[in-house]
Amino acid sequence: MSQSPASRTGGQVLVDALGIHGVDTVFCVPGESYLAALDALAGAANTIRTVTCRQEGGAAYMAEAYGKLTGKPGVVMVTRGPGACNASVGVHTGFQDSTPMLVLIGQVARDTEYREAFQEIDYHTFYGPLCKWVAQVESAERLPELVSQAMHRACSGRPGPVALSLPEDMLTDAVAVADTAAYQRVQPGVEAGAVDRMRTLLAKAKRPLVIAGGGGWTQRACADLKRFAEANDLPTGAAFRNQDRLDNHHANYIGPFGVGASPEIGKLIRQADLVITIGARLGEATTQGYTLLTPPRSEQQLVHVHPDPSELGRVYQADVPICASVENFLAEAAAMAPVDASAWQQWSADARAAYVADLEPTEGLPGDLDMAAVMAHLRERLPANAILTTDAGNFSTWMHRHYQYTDYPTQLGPTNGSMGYGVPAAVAARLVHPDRPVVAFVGDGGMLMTGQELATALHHGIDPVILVINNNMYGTIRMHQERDYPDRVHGTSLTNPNFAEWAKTFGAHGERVTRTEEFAPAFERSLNAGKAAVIELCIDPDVISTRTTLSAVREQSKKS
Ligand SMILES: Cc1ncc(C[n+]2csc(CCOP(=O)(O)OP(=O)(O)O)c2C)c(N)n1
Ligand SMILES: [Mg+2]
Repeated sequence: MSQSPASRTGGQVLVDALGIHGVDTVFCVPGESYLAALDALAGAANTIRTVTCRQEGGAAYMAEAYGKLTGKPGVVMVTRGPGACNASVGVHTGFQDSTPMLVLIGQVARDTEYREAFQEIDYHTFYGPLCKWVAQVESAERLPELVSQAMHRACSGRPGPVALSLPEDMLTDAVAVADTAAYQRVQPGVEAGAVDRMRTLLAKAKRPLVIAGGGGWTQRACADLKRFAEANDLPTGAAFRNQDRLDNHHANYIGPFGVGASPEIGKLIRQADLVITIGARLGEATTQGYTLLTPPRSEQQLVHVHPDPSELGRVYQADVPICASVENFLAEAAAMAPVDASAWQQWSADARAAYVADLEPTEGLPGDLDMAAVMAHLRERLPANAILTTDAGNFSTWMHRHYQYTDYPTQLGPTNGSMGYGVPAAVAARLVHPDRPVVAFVGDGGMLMTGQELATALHHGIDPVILVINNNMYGTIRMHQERDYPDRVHGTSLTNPNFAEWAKTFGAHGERVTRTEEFAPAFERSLNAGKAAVIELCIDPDVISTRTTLSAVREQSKKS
């Protein structure tokens, strides 16, 4: 005879459910709205680590990075109203990046709902467009069921964030309810005949090209991508900030699409007669504003593989749409009888040669600190499994263009271009993988959006190395400003602290680098500091990207 379940508070039922689903880390900023859950987390401290952050945006970014790294939902716990508002930036990132996340929000008590009670927000409305699913748990008895549903939804099909709103009095209710079993990741398989249809197109192609990216990747999927690309000699590029799906040293890797991409890869995709897109949505950044492939029907024939049926046919009408997870699709694609690739042998070799040539720095950029040399050093110095995180901004083009990723997962970047991601992601990455070097790339703008999570790193003994590329401006916007409104600088200049000294006041290691030759020793000291480290890289503000200067952009604009 089964025993009737013991009475527990809602907070306890919630935390027990998290444990059952394999949650080992919760990123949070505390709030009085969920004290009962926090208390249950205190009791579960041996199995679930509570990482207390300094702003909910940082906490949500950490959960997002955790989701990207592990494939498991990253859990963030925040208070109602203000906490949920702050967290939303990381939830938006998770949505656009197809990252599994569970957002737990403390909510006003049930008997005050709909009065605009203290900090009350309707999360169905507010979080609706940011999440795959939002639910308010109105009774503690339903917690096991709804947490289970949330975990399934976060991981199924196209992964993404889900949110549960938790009324505070529900969390203190005592209930006798049974737990569920752990969630299982369910992924769509490949429709019969779909791979054959792709093979038929491929066999007729002259200039095929693969774009890999999006959510739901695993090491097995990456290994199958390599087999598929190799067997059919397919030039394989990476969607925006998804550069770690195929080893960049592999002869079939042809570089990244997106911000800072080589003009050559843009030409290649325009010349391609067949594009096989695996997992990527083909978003605005990857397609250069929907110009490399034009919707709804691109000139290139298109095979589009995506786990969400509603994505297929949304922007592009593919010749062969395939609704499948990347893992399931690639398992079949890797096992497919290879086609005769002799027609595009040269095309493939030329595409690779263009990528390798673009690794070489653009000549003639000014300044004493050469970022290309910094990147060359990191390429040599860091092991294949090092994790690089990036914020959003023009500084990130240095890593997009000049770093070579080997293993998966090693690149954590916001494909929604959300500033403030770099530092929190690095904290989460080093927490998940304490054995791997973690290096964050952040601009001076982004550093003061969430750089205070350095305090979180110090508090929890987490030690990433953070590179702050300082040009004393919101450089990206300044570049657009000079292009569209030359010599009308407005709202884009910044006054900054001395970032190295600022970092030291947190108890971190701090370095300031103004010349190329200072970087390598500063980096060694930082790696060996035994605590979080910040290296401020003072670059010439005229160097606005890996390819050009602000003055060149301005002069070009005046001429045109
Ligand atoms: C949260 C957020 N706010 C604003 C923007 C718009 N934006 C994009 S890049 C950028 C400037 C980034 O400045 P910085 O971090 O210093 O990097 P830089 O471009 O100078 O290399 C801004 C304001 C954004 N993408 N995200
Ligand atoms: Mg800047």
